[in-house]
Amino acid sequence: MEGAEMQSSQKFTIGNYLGTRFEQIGLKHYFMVPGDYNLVLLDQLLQNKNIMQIGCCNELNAAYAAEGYARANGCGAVITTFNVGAFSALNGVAGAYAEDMPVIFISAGYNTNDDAANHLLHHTIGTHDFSYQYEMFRHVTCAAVRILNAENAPLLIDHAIATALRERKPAYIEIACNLSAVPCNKPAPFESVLLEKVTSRNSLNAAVESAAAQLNNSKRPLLLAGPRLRSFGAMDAFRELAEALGCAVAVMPNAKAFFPEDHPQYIGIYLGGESSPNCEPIVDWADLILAAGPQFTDYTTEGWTALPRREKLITAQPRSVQSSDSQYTGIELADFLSALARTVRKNDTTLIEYRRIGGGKRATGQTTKADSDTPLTRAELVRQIEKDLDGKTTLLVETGDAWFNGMHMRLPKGARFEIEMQWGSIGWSVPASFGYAMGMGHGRRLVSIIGDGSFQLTAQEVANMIRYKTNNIMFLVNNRGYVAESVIHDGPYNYFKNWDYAGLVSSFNAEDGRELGLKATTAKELANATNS
Ligand code: TPU
Repeated sequence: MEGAEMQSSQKFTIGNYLGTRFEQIGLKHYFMVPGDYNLVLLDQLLQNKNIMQIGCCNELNAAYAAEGYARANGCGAVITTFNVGAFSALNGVAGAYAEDMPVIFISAGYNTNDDAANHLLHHTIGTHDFSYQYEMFRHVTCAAVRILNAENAPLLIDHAIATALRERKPAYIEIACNLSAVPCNKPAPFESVLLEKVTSRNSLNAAVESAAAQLNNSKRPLLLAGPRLRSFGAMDAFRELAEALGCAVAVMPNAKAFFPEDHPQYIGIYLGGESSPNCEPIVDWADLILAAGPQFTDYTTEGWTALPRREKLITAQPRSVQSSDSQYTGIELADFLSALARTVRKNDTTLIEYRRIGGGKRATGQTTKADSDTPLTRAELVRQIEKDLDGKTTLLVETGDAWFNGMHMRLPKGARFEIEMQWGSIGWSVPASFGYAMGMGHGRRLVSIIGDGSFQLTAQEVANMIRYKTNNIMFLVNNRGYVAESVIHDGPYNYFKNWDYAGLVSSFNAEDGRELGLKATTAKELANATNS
């Protein structure tokens, strides 16, 4: 039974409408920080027993948590108070935009009666302009609406949510604080307001014909998986195409695990000098690369060293297909890849060459024994974490050294990988881990790797992992500084006060928590800690 039905004896309100929509789009939780402007809205949402209100320590964390939740669950939601709350959440909402995550951002707004009476209000900059928050969020959302009268609330809420889900971007909904409990009609089933898929048949046929001709004429075709494959629901279609072509398949670093790492055609991560063994020479040797859902940036191309040349590239994006001499629009990525899979001829030249030059064999370096008392090295840390990953694990890595520690770990079938490589905002991983763990469902486990500097930005959210008993482990690498920055340009600004990170967990436990914070300085201590 939907929450809407459970409330049938009471009057149905705008807040209830929003809650029903949350439920219909698959949310079981939403993240929030209360404030006087949003309290009535939070009350309205609480009436829906099928969605759970999750408190965060601050709004930045709440926005990151909603983004992490969206990674696990498909979409997320976060609710803040006017201005002071929303401004803190801005970074996280922009991150969700950059990462193609539909996060529904709800802010309470000013009382429209105050506006009419020309009142000055708290939580504003002390002027009569109440629109700057909306103006800012318009730039980092795909739809931004303000509910300033009750009449059009359903239309505006549905427009914002449907656009977010279709575009895989965050949306902004501001609800005047005096309107959350105002009566409102019950919503229709959500499917009726979601827009149909946009693929145009003619465009699709032309794009497939052109791409198939290029692939069938090439001698050494190769596929490259990009980060947008998941958000736009095209991972299965990409795999169909890969199996039809039979060629080598490389992935971009932020598309790790979007093509199974145990698949016989998988050749690793393409990232210039940081590529998986033997991956870079094969990608560079290919005479035609079909990149599906890529985002080529300075980060993802390792400073433009892993950018395929335009003349040998077909780029299939969520709504368009482009090659050196043509561009087709109005095509859904998954439709294109599936149709192409039915048209291409098999050509496994790049895969055969990859195997001939040795495949993905890793250099066999010195390995430490897990019972060793020698100081813990980065290689040993990676070895121990990797050994512990199974098919039910998601590995989540923070910006910094953690990217490179996690990126080259071999993931078993079913394991997943999360990285915030487009936005790259340090501190993301603690609340995003919390949100991901809330959304990942029973039976899965989350392992996160984070640097000491990043941890200091958002550390408080560990307290909510304890409160909500999430199933996750965090490996905090204390290398005493912003090493990722030191490598680029060193100076005194890259060093900061050390904390007792393991000890912090007992502070967060306070009187009712039971979680463990452990410190390891040797291989043996790490093995013991992981087994605790
Ligand atoms: O492993 P390591 O030492 O690189 O990790 P740690 O200690 O987490 O340091 C991260 C260093 C870092 C900074 C300071 N990486 N990027 N930045 C710049 C930066 C500053 N503020 C935000 C919100 N995001 C950033 N990426």
